[in-house]
Formats: sequence, structure tokens, C-alpha cells
Amino acid sequence: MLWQLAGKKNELAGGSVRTQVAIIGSGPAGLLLGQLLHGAGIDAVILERQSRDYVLSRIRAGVLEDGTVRLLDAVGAGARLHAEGLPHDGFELLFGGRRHRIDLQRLTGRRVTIYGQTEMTRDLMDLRASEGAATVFEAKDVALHDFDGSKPSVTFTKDGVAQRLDCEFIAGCDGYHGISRASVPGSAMQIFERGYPFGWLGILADVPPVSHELIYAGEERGFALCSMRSQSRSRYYVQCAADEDIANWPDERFWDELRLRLDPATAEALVTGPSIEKSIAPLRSFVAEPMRFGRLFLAGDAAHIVPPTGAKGLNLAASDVHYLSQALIDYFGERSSAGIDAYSAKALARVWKAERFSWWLTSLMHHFPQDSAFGRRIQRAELDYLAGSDHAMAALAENYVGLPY
Ligand code: RFL
Ligand code: PHB
Repeated sequence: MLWQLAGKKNELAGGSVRTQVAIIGSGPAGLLLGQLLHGAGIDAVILERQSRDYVLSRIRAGVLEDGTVRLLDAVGAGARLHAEGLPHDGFELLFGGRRHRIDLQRLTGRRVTIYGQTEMTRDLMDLRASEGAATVFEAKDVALHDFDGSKPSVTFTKDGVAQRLDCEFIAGCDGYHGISRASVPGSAMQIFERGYPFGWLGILADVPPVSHELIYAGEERGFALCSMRSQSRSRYYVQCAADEDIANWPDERFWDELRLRLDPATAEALVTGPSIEKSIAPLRSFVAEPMRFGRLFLAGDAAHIVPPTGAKGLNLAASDVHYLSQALIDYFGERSSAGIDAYSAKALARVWKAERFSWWLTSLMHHFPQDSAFGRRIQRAELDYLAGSDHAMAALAENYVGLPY
């Protein structure tokens, strides 16, 4: 046997295996899709370029919409999330030296859950392994073939040996830098994008969070976010230049800058400590249309990116694979193509609403270097309007907890 898959054998001497759906990437999109299909009795193999440990070392999202929580419950991956995740009924906007609470529960009757993407990924990986479903980590040189015909396949190398996976469909869940979108001829795709002249410098530290809810701060020196992973682990971000060198940001400088972007009482209450992770993320809005090319589907960051301000990236990956799993279940169950034909339009309708929200909140809360004094006054007027209008707050809250699907 050339590659080890629980429950799967090489059926051909040349190292070829057959599955119904080849999933590229074991991030949240690929793993959740794998479980949704597995639960419906549809066979899928996940091919992941990195090692399991590497995937689990990436610190990313922290806010789950209740739709995402419902999907995790539906596949049986919700136990630790409910035991350890932090339900949040609101968050705060800080501007003009004052904190203004957005009461999600009152405004929408819904809440979000703080649970690290790393933990969610670990839960899904553990569940997948316990069910004997096949994942190939460190699958190198993944290449997609014939997805515009009726017999697609994926080739890759594992431990230096060439392999082939024959399948009926390919799900490209391999993120923004993956091979799936890159395999589609440029002429078949339309790209929409917007860059921002700044990034987020993030720090993870084993210190108690400064507040029991998230604080989004939009003060003069630039945006800052106080978030958390647990009662004893905090995640903080400050807006920085797009080309910022992380070497210029020793912990002390980060904490000093963060304090300057908070109101005095919050700055005073901030508990600091050594960072256990520090990284800079560029901000970008990006959509590739359509999300289906013959027998290849794109889902999650492979198809679209949002700036992290609205906490939507991971949650969009979840809603995409909800639509995709439903479409594939219809196809394999009833041999109906209606679902797969509708997938791209259905997913994109929700994607664009989240793109709009993420762009809007980013524009509202960040310092834009090229902005005139007029632009800053407009930002401030909009924040004042928001803090004083239940209607405006309800629109923010409804998008933050996640539009229905
Ligand atoms: P991922 O997580 O990038 O996973 C893709 C996987 O594919 C693998 N891969 C390949 N495998 C095989 N062959 C290839 N050629 C491959 N190329 C790539 C990769 O190794 C990887 O394992 O995409 P996915 O699954 O679509 O999930 C998307 C989310 O990870 C992303 O949208 C979020 O992290 C965005 N995001 C947030 N989203 C939220 O919903 N709430 C948040 O609070 C939130 N905060 C954030 C964020 C993203 C951030 N960064 C770092 C960009 C905060 C930050 C700072
Ligand atoms: C995080 O905790 O990493 C986080 C929270 C909210 C956001 C973005 C990131 O909007």
C-alpha cells in the first residue's frame, strides 16, 4: 500500500483510489464539508498540503455565528465548544473616549460564541479520525484534472510517491493561496477585489481579557480590537501599516500602543504579559465568481476573502459548505442536479452581503491614511448615529450574529 488510509485500499497498482468527493484542504471548510458528507453516507477523501500540527498551529478566527455552531452540533462536533466556548450576548464599540454596547441579544434575540478556529479544527479532525474517514496530510504537488468533463481526478505525491484519486466531484477548500482556484482558466472567472492600506498586528497572550466582551476601538491613532480565546487567554489586535515589519514590534511596544487606543479606564485595567504568538495579517476584500466550474466547487477562502473586522471569514466557509453539502446530498441521493446547479448563486448571495458588511465595518472603524478631516468627521458622525439609533444598531447586530441560511 502506497499511502495509508483507514478503510481505504489502493485498488490499482499505480496507487489510485476512488472516492465520491475529493476535498482539497483541511481548514474549517474542508473539515466541516467532510463531516456533513460523511453523516449523509457520502465518501470523501481530504488532501491537505500541510501536517496536522502545522494546521493546528495557525491562530485565526475567534467568533462563531450561531449558524456555524448549529452546523458543528449537527455533525457531532459541538461538545467541547459548548463546554469551553464563551457565549457573548453583546460587544462594545469604543470611540470618542467612550464605550457603547451593542446588545446582540436584545436587538436580535441571538448571540455569538467565542471559540478559537484552532479548537474547532482540532474537534473536527479528531471526529474525522475517530470515524475512520480518510485524510492525507502532507499531500504535495496536488493537481486537479478534467473537472470540466465527467471523470475528474486529483494527483499528488505522498512521501515522494505519485498518487491518483478518481472522484465524481472536487471541492476546492484550500484557502486563498490554494491550487483549486488557480486551476481554473482566468477567462472562466471574474475577480472582484479591494485592498486596504493597513494590516492587523495580532498578539496572543496568557493573560485574562480586559473585558468580558469584545471591544472594537476606532480612535484617532487607529483601530484596535480586544478579543479573547478563554477566561485566561487574550487576543489583541492593532491596526498597523500594510508593510509593517514585525521585528519592530517587541511586546512592550505593542502593549503601549494598544493602551493608547483604549479609553483610560480600559487601558488601566489591561493585564499584559509575554506574547505566545504574534503575526501581521493584511486586509483584503476578494470574491471570485462563479463558485462552480463543471465538477469543481470552490468554498471558503478559496473563493472569497473578507477583512477580519466583521468576523465573517470562517462563518462564510461554514455557510458555503452547508449549501454545497445539501447540493451533493441531493445529487447522490436523488440524482438531481438542481442543487449543484444553484450552488454558486446561492452561496454568492450570502457572500456578497458579508463582503458588504465587512467592508463597511472596516471603513467605519479604521484610520485611513489618505482620509481628509472631512472623511474623519463623516466616520465620527456615523458612529454617533449608530450609538444613538436602535435601528442602526439592529442592522449592525443582525449582520454580526450572521444573516440566516
Ligand atoms: P483555510 O483555513 O485557509 O484552509 C485551507 C487549507 O487548505 C490547505 N491548502 C492545500 N491543501 C492541499 N493542496 C494545496 N495546494 C493547498 N493549498 C492550501 C491549507 O494548508 C489549509 O489547511 O480556508 P477555509 O477552510 O476556507 O477557512 C477560512 C478561514 O480560515 C478564514 O476565513 C478565517 O480564519 C478568517 N478569520 C475570521 N473568520 C471568522 O469567521 N471570524 C473571525 O473572528 C476571524 N478572525 C480571520 C480572523 C482571519 C485572520 N487572518 C490570519 C487572515 C482573524 C485573522 C487575523
Ligand atoms: C479574534 O478573536 O481573533 C477576532 C475576533 C473578532 C474579529 C476578528 C478576530 O472581528
